[in-house]
Amino acid sequence: MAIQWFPGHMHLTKQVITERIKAIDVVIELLDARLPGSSANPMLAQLTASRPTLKVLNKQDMADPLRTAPWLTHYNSQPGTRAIALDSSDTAAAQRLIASCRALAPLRGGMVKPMRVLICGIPNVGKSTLINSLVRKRAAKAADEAGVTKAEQRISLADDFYLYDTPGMLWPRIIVAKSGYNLAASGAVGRNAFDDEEVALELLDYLKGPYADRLQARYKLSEVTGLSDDELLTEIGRKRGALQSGGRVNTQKAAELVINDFRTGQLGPITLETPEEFDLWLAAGQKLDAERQVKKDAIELNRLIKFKKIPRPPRAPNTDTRQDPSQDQSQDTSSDALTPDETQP
Ligand SMILES: Nc1nc2c(ncn2[C@@H]2O[C@H](COP(=O)(O)OP(=O)(O)OP(=O)(O)O)[C@@H](O)[C@H]2O)c(=O)[nH]1
Ligand SMILES: [Mg+2]
Repeated sequence: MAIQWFPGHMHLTKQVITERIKAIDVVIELLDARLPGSSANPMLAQLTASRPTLKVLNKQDMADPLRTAPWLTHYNSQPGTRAIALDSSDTAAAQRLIASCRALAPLRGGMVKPMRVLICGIPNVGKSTLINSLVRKRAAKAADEAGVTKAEQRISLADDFYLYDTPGMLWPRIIVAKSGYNLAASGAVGRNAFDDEEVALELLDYLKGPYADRLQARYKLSEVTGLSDDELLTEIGRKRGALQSGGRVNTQKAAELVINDFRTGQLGPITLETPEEFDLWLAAGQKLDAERQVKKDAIELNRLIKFKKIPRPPRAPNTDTRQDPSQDQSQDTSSDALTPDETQP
């Protein structure tokens, strides 16, 4: 089942950012370098479109450098976008962002026109960690859990330079199913909003392609590619002693173990998507979503007609002068005259 997580505090954050953006000079959007496509929030892109934006592919230390490079090229080739990769706990590297912000808004600075920078992104991506590195002290609470920052917070970097930390935000409908799984694997989705086994199986399904050797090495497996995802998870559970009574593998425990290994970098630097793969997933998700919308519209139209909220649309003029009773019947089976049964999703 597709993963969705948009609790009330994210709805509130959306409203706060909508207001705040009016008094912001530069936006720093943090992406997760392990999932640079899936972690780009389309709703944030809309909310912040009016301001110069710097995309930071954060947690680069955990991502595959061979894949980070093409992602940077991908984002830097988009008009009005500048992207860099970062490990936000690296204070010296983070500090260089200050100069980047000044370059993006050269007219800001000084007490009269202080620089105002909004830091935003998905949950648990490292926003508060970056702020702490920028101000060189623990000014914002940071921890390895989605939803640590609960409300917007203003932090002064200098008298003429303010940073706004915001709570992590996803978006109301994640139409790329694979993005939902990758976001969950990364730790951006609340614990109760996904099934560990489902996420671990999707993760293994991907990893056994480009990162089969890592799985083999970590779990001491003789082969990986010939196994189904279920077999692979079971085998990992067996090797790592995730067993229940009777010696059977506890697949829930095995799934938690795999997800934790990915999150803590035990499998080595990994990136779960390339720009080309993400483009394909996005196109498929958009197509599916458009089909779903057409179906939904037909259901709604049928409901409105049925309950006489709107008149039935006039039929197309009959250009055939012969009287043909079958003509009427065929019109009644058109999409705007679906029976309630036909319109069930
Ligand atoms: N390896 C690595 N870990 C990082 C990096 N940046 C942040 N982290 C870790 O990621 C976890 C989440 O960091 P936070 O700064 O709390 O993330 P956030 O985006 O503020 O999270 P919310 O407030 O919950 O939305 C913490 O355990 C950080 O130590 C990084 O660049 N590399
Ligand atoms: Mg935070």
